[in-house]
Amino acid sequence: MAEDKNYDAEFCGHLAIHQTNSIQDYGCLLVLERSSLQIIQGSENTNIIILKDIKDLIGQHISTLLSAADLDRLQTEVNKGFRNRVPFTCSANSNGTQLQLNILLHVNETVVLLEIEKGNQDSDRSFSAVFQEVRSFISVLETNGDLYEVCHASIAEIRRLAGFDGIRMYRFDEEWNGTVIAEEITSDLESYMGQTFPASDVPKQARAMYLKNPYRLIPNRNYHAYKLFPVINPVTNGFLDLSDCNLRSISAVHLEYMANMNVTASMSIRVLVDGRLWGLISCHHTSSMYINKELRSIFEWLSMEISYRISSVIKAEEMNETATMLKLHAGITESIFTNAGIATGLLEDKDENLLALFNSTGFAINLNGRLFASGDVPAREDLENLFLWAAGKAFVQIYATHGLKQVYDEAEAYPEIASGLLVIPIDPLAGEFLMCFRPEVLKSIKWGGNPNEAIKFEKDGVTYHPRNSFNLWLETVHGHSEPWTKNQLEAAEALRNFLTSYKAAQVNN
Ligand code: BLA
Repeated sequence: MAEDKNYDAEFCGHLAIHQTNSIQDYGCLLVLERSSLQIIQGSENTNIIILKDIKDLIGQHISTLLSAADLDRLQTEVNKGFRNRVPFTCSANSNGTQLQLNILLHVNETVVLLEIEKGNQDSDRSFSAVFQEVRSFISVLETNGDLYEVCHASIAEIRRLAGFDGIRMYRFDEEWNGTVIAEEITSDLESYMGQTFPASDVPKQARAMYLKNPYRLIPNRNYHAYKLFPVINPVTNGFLDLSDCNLRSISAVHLEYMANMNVTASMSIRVLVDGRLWGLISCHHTSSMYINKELRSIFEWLSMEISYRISSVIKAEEMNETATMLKLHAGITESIFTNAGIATGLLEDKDENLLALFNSTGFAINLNGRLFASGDVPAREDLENLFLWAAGKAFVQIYATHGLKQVYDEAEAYPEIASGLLVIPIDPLAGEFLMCFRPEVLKSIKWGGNPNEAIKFEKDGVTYHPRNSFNLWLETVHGHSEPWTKNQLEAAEALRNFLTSYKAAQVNN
């Protein structure tokens, strides 16, 4: 990682973005006490959306707005217990005006939140027509087995549906940096294709929210932020948790970030793989852009389908890899049986199955008091020291690093041979290990702006800003090999089991 400071963990990740105490202006918020359904709090724009001042609504029962039938439906939803984002459409009578309302209900332990938007905004296309179009897109998507094609087709479809100026598939890595792997933009936006952005750009608490909420919509960064009244929720006696509210207002740092990207509206849609946030589909528009309820539901559905497709493609790739690895594992065991010994089996294996299995350039094994090696390995003395180090560490489990010199100083001397190390313990107490080596691979990271300047603090040390340049900033990472994959670590575990049982069988014979 290039960031000298971990802004994600140390700063950005701690901003209380769930307690903004204000909302965006494309709807209003009412908070009810759960058992009585009395209005106890709300946003200061209820007069604009539902034509009644929040100060007049406080203390009233929600039936002041809803018909008896809608009240019944609401009560039924509330009785179902703790749930978020339940769509609830109804008409309400306010001061003699009939209003069509789209509500999202959140039923918490003690309060019920109603996010209210006016209905029939901007719905020029019928839901069922769009539904049919998307369905045919999904059936095409289902036949595609290439990850990058799936990503491209997905962003193209979302762009076609909503008309965003720019849309990108943004994929997270193990350290939560994100790389743009597919992009469609107009000339008003800069290209970030292939660029990596530091974890702090979408900090951890913001990422966590996508595990519960499928998207984040910001129709206009120049919105009027309406405060909640009263500020302190009388039931929870604290600031209201707005984590699950679409309307939740946005932290200043992100609004500035959007401005720096020349973006007025944004919508990010999650991609989940195995219950983890794999990526975001980041949609940008240079002017304001409201996405109506129907289209948002379509995007929610697409988010699921795209996540499902991407998961399947990744699983299929892993299964292919597993099949190849099983063959290589079988080659190793066969050679060991044929040559009647672990060390000779590995050394005499003409197909070099071990090196192929772990994509390594050399290996060494210490067994029965003797050290054997093959391929590109450190010099004899260095190798002996490395085995002493491993014995000292008493690795009982598989150990793997792709940055050896960070954990073992002596490896500074031979990065081109062993920047990556895999240790398979056979009898760790006796210092018996099989080690595989990987050379250094210089890696270039194209950062979207210098990640060390992800935040700039003003002289007062309190006021801060996100970086204002996303110009390509190249970093060359030294001292690392290709990382060991999950599949390879599993294969190492399988090989360890074989080697230890083979050895035990020999001893017993
Ligand atoms: C939120 N940052 C976000 C979001 C995205 C990004 C997608 C989600 C909200 C949205 O959809 O707009 C980042 N967007 C990107 C990136 C690309 C993109 C990387 O299109 C690349 C193509 N941001 C900073 C710093 C901080 C920070 C320094 O740059 C912290 C101090 C914080 N980003 C930040 C916060 C949020 C955010 C707090 C959540 C905003 C909110 O939901 O209120």
